[in-house]
Amino acid sequence: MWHYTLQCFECQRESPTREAGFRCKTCGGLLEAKFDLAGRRKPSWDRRHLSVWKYRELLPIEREESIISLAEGGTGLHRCQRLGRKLGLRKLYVKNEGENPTGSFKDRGMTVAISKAKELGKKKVLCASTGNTAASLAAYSARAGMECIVLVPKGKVAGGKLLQVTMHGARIIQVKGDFDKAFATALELADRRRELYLMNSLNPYRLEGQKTLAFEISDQLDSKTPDTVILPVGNGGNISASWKGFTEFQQLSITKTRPRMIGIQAEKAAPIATAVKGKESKIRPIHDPQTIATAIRIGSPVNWPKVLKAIKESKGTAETVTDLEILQAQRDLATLEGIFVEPASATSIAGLKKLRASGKVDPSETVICVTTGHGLKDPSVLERLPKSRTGYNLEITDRSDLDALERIL
Ligand code: AN7
Repeated sequence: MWHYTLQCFECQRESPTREAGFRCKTCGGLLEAKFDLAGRRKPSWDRRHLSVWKYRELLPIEREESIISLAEGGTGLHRCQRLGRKLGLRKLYVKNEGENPTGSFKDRGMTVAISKAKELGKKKVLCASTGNTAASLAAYSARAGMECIVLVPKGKVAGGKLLQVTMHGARIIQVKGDFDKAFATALELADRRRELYLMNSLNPYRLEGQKTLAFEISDQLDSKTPDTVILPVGNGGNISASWKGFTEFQQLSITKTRPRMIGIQAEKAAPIATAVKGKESKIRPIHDPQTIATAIRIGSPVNWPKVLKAIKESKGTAETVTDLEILQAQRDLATLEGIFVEPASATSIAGLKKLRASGKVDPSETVICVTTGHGLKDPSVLERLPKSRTGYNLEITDRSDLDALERIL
C-alpha cells in the first residue's frame, strides 16, 4: 500500500485514518482517501491477474493478512456488436459487474471495506440497502466471521437479494418506508452504538475498492481511454469512484486522457439527473421515488456532491429512462448478447439508446456501458415479460399434439 490520507471532499482538511468517522469533523463534508501520486510510477503489476487486489498499492489496506476476499473483480469487458448495430454504434462494450462473487459491483468495495473493518478491529457491521449492498455485506461479513445487520425498505427488495442476505446469516430489519428512511435509521444507530461499523458508501474505503472498475476498463483496453462510460446511478458511489479511478490512472501516466462520465437514473427516482439537466449546483431530494429498478429507488443520494463534480469535470451528462425502456433494454441485452442483468443495470443500455437518438452520443465513439448486477437477482421481472416470451402450454398426449408442436417451431 502506498501512503494515503483521509481528506474532506469539501474543505480538504485531513482526518486521522483511525476512527475518522464518516463525515468531516469541521464542515460535515464527505470524506475521501487521497493517495499522493506526484512522482509515482506505475507499479509492476502487469503479470498479476485482473482483480481488485491487482491494484493493492492503490488500496488503503496496510497488511496483506487483513485481506478478506472471495475473488472479486476481473469481470468481462464484452464487445457487443449485435446490440451496437441496433443502437448505431461501432464500438460498444459492456463491463459486466454481475460476474462478481455475490452478483454485483458492490463486492469490489466490500472486499476493501471489510478488510479495513478487520484492520480496525471491528466485530459488527451495519448497512442500509436497496439489496445488493446488503447481499454483499452479508457474504463478506460471514467470510470475515463478523456479525452483520442490514436495514432494508420493507417489501421493496428483489427476492434474490433477500435470499442471499438470509442465507449468509445476517440479521434483516425491514423498515417501513423507502431506502432513504432505512439509511437515516442506520446512520442514527451507528451514531448511538459505536460498536456498529457503518458500511454504506459514506464509508470512503468502499469507494476505494469500487474505483478498480475504472482501472480494469483501462487495462482491458490496453490503456486506451474510452470516449464515454455510462453507469446507473443510485447513491452515486460507483460513478464517483470510477471517476476517481480514471483520474488516478491519468496521474500515474498509465492513460493519457479521461472519459466522459454519464449517469442514468429512473425517471421517477432522478434527483441527480434533474440537477444536471437543470444545471443546478445542488440536488433536490425526491419524496417517494418509484421504479421497477428497485436497486436505484433512491430519493436522497448521499454522494451527490461527488457525482455532480465527476459529471462536470468529465464534461459528461445525465439522462433519465422509464420503466418500459429499462425492461426493453434488459431484454435486448439478454437476447442479442447473452448477458442477463437486473433492471437497474439495464438503465445504462436504455440511457445509451436515448442519448444516441438525441445525438448526444456519436456513432464513432467507444462506449462502455457498466451493468452493475446479475439478472437472477430479481426474478419478479418474469411477470413483466410479454406473454409471447413466456412460452406455450401444450399437453402432449398423442401424435396430433406433436404435429401441432412441430407446426409452431
Ligand atoms: C445493481 O445496494 O444502493 O450509484 O443499497 O444495486 O453507487 O449507489 C445499490 C445500488 C446500480 C447504484 N446498480 O449504484 C444498495 C444500493 C445496482 C445497484 C446501483 C445499485 P450507486
